[in-house]
Amino acid sequence: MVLNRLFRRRAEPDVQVQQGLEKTRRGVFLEITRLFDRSTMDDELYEDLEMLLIQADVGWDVSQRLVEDLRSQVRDRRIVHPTDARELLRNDMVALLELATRNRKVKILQRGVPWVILVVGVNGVGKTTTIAKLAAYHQRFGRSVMLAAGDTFRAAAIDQLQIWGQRLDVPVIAHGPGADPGAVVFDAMQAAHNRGADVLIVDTAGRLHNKTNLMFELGKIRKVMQRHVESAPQEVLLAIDATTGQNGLIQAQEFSKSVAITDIMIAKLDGTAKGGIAFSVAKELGTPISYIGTGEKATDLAEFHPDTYVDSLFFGVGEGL
Ligand SMILES: Nc1nc2c(ncn2[C@@H]2O[C@H](COP(=O)(O)OP(=O)(O)OP(=O)(O)O)[C@@H](O)[C@H]2O)c(=O)[nH]1
Ligand SMILES: [Mg+2]
Repeated sequence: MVLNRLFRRRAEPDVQVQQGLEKTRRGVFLEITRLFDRSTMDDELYEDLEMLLIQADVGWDVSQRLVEDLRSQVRDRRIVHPTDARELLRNDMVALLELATRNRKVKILQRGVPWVILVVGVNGVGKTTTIAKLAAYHQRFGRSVMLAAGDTFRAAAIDQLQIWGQRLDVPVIAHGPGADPGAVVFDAMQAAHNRGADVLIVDTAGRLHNKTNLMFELGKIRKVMQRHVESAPQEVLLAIDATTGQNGLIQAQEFSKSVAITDIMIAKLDGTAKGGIAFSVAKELGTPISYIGTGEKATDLAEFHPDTYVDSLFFGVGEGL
């Protein structure tokens, strides 16, 4: 009877998320699954579990907390079979991610008011590619999208965004290299208004080396946006690169000091065995993770759902159904 309550319904499998997390699953979570094939829950199992979680970049504190929670639940519920304990771990991991997703604001797009998404993050994390993915995502809902080339720092950044614009048939508002990002955003807001765009996504330069500059520039962009739409930017999306592991967390913490982040995108999950970073981000920042990046194509974006995510760490495509 008691055990029945342990089992939550398994999330609907999402092949894209499963493929994106395949490296993390094969790298570490397969070993975690095997731990629970042992015959007893002993100290060695808990120690091995903690080590594996740290290896997957779940982070020191979070790994310790998960293991301690598991220990006390196993004790309190008098669990003897490791397979039941694995279910408890799975539920705890989902609950941890839900701590952050609970803070997610409902996105209500209004007709005639562009939904403005400001995409921020350090160099090379995948901002521009994420913008293309978000454009395709919103297009799938039938929304008209526009892009603004707010990264005027790198000449190639403007070209890169324009190429995505052509591929996706999305207008791109751009000035020349070195132009004032505020001026680009001003024009983009005006154009979005004139053309009745539903969504405007703004690229930014990924510089963090000078926090004062970053704050100043993002503050200016925000002011320009608010001259047109008081509630803009309705979404401030921070992209972090999963392959950098715990560095992604440090970057996220730094960015949060400069700008109010509403959503996090974990890019490049397909390229790493460090998919555990989602747990540190959720626990340490409390900012909701909204999307994950699973490849370089515009369609390689998945919405983040805690249960689907955790189940994809334990089960590969076609498994565990
Ligand atoms: N495998 C994989 N590669 C990705 C993903 N997202 C982005 N990339 C690749 O990462 C590299 C950098 O991506 P960009 O989108 O240019 O990153 P950025 O943050 O805009 O870079 P800067 O403008 O230089 O700051 C490119 O080669 C992308 O194709 C992803 O989810 N998976
Ligand atoms: Mg870029």
